[in-house]
Order: sequence, then C-alpha cells, then structure tokens
Amino acid sequence: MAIERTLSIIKPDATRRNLTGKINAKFEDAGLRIVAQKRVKLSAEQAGKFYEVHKDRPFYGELVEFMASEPVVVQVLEGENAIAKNREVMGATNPANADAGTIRKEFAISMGENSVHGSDAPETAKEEIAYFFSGLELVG
Ligand code: DAT
Ligand code: MG
Repeated sequence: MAIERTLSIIKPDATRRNLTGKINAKFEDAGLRIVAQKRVKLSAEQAGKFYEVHKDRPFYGELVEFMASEPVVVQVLEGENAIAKNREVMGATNPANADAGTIRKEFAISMGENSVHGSDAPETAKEEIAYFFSGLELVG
C-alpha cells in the first residue's frame, strides 16, 4: 500500500466547540501523521473556490457561508492509504449514517455542520493540498 497525503479541514462547528485536539487524536490513533497544519479564517471567496465542484448544488450557498463563518484548521495527513483511511475515520457525510467511533458520529451536528472535510481521491487530494500549502510547509 502506498504512502499518501490527503487534505483535511476541521470545520467551524468543531473549532468553535474546541474539538481540534480530540479530532486530531482520532487521526493520530488511526496512524495518520499531521505533516502540516494551520488555523485560518477563510473568506467567502476562498471557501467558494475550494468547494467550486458543488457550485450547482442547492446547499452550495449555505456551505460557503458556513465554511467562512469562523476559523478552520487546514491540515495535511500522511500515511498508508491516507485518503481512504481518513474518509473511514471521518464517517459518512450525514452523521446519522456514520459508523460508531467516527468523527462525524461523535462530533457532527448535522449534514451541513459535519465537523471535517477530507479529500476523496488522489487527484483532488493533490489539488486541495496545493490550494492551501506550499511545498515548504509540508514537513514529513
Ligand atoms: P463529504 O464532505 O463527505 O466529502 P460532499 O463532498 O458530498 O461530502 O459534500 C461536501 C459538503 O457539503 C458536506 O461535507 C456537507 C455539505 N453537504 C453535502 N450534502 C449536503 C446536503 N444534502 N445538505 C446540506 N449540506 C450538504
Ligand atoms: Mg467531498
């Protein structure tokens, strides 16, 4: 299995409730290494560009407004099969469908305010990491 990197975001509902450490513990317990991390407040424009793939979906406006509402923690997670492993640790998009022990099951408030983002494929992981981090900021 290849060592991969994936882009993770701890969303405003989680930073607001002081859950960054608890969420990071879930990643580390699953063998994912945090190789870059920063806390940022996204503008609506920055959040909108990040989620551009969803721009025609009915929830897009709400999603962008939420992501720009309060600070987020953006991070790069590294490990074997990191993209799929992170999605596993996150749990299903809708917390009502998330497995026990996952971040979204334990912490998410709703489908929209679901505590974490994780890249969904190698190509998007590469693009999303480059959106937030320069090569110099990635310390493996
Ligand atoms: P994921 O974050 O699990 O990759 P996604 O890429 O389909 O899910 O959607 C991106 C985010 O948009 C998701 O984390 C929360 C929000 N979202 C998705 N579907 C939604 C819906 N039906 N109603 C409200 N928000 C939604
Ligand atoms: Mg997605």
